[in-house]
Amino acid sequence: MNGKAENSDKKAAIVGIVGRTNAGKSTLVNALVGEKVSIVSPVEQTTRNSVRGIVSDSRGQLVLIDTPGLHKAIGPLGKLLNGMARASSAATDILCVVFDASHAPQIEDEGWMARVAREKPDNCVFVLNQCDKSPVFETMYRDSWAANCASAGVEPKWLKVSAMAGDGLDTLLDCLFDMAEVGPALFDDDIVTDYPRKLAIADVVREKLLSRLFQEVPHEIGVAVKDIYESKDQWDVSVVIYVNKQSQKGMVIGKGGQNLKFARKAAEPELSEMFGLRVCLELWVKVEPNWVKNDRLLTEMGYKGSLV
Ligand SMILES: Nc1nc2c(ncn2[C@@H]2O[C@H](COP(=O)(O)OP(=O)(O)OP(=O)(O)O)[C@@H](O)[C@H]2O)c(=O)[nH]1
Ligand SMILES: [Mg+2]
Repeated sequence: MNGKAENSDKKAAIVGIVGRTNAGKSTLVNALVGEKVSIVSPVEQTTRNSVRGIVSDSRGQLVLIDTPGLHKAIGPLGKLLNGMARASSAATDILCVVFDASHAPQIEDEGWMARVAREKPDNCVFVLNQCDKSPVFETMYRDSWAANCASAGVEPKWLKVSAMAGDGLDTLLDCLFDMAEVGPALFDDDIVTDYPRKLAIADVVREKLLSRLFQEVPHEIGVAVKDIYESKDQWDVSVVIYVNKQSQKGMVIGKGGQNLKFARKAAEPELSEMFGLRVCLELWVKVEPNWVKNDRLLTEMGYKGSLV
C-alpha cells in the first residue's frame, strides 16, 4: 500500500461486488481489471474468499472486492460464505450489486435490493449482467429495484452489461469513478491483485476440479497449498484436496487418477503464466470429515478473516 496520490485530485474507492451466486461477479471483476484475478465456474459458490482486483488509471484507483455469492445456505460453509458476503456491504465505499438478467429474480436478489436500499442507497450501482443472453427478466429486476428505491427515497440507478462479452464495462467504470471521492491510492498502480499466492494457486486447482466433477461434490471440496519449494526458475507446489468422505476421494481422483491429472495439466500452464516461472503441482487427496468446521483448515484456506 502507498500514499502516493495524496496531493492530487485522483479518486479512490473500495467497491464491493455483491450478488447471488453465479450472477457473474468474478467474471465482471476479471473483465474490469483486464486480467484473471478470481476464478470462475458455472458451479454455485465458486468464490470462497474476498478477492481484490485493482483498477488504476488516470482517474485514480478502484479496489474491487469480489465476494462469495449469496446462496441458500446449506451447511456451515454456506453460512460462513453468506456471512462474508453480507459483511462486505458495510465495509466498502460503493456497492456494485450484480444480477443475472437471464434468470428470474430469486430470494437472494430481493434480499440484496432491500439491504442496499436500506444501507447504501446513494452509494450503489445496480448492474444487470449476462445481457449477451436474452435479458428476459430485465423488467422484473428494474421494477423491483425501483420499488425498493422508492421506499428508500432515492433515484434508481442501473446499468446493463455483459461481463463475458465486455459490453457496458466502460460505462460502469465511468459510473464508479464518478461516485468515488478524491483520495490516496491504496496500492501501487501496477498491482492487479494482492491475493496471496498460496490462495491463488489453491483456487486455480479448485477451478479446474470444478470444471470436471459432479455438481454435488464441489461444495465438499477444500483445497489448500501446503508448501512451495522455490528454486531459481521453478516452484514445486504441494497441494492437498480435502473431502468429507472416503467415497468422495475416489470421485475426485477419478479412474486411474484421470481427474487429478486433468486438473494438474490445466492448472500448471495457467499458474506458470500467472507467476512468470514454471509451476509444478503435486496433488494429494485427503479425507477429513467435517473439514468445513475445522478452524485451522478454514484459516489456512483463507475462509476466515476480514474482508477489506
Ligand atoms: N453468457 C454469459 N455468461 C456469463 C457472464 N458472466 C458470467 N457468466 C458465466 O456465469 C457463470 C458464473 O460466473 P462467475 O463469474 O463464476 O459467477 P459468480 O457470481 O462469481 O459466482 P459465485 O462465485 O459462485 O458467487 C460462469 O459459467 C460464467 O462464465 C455474462 O456476461 N454472459
Ligand atoms: Mg465468484
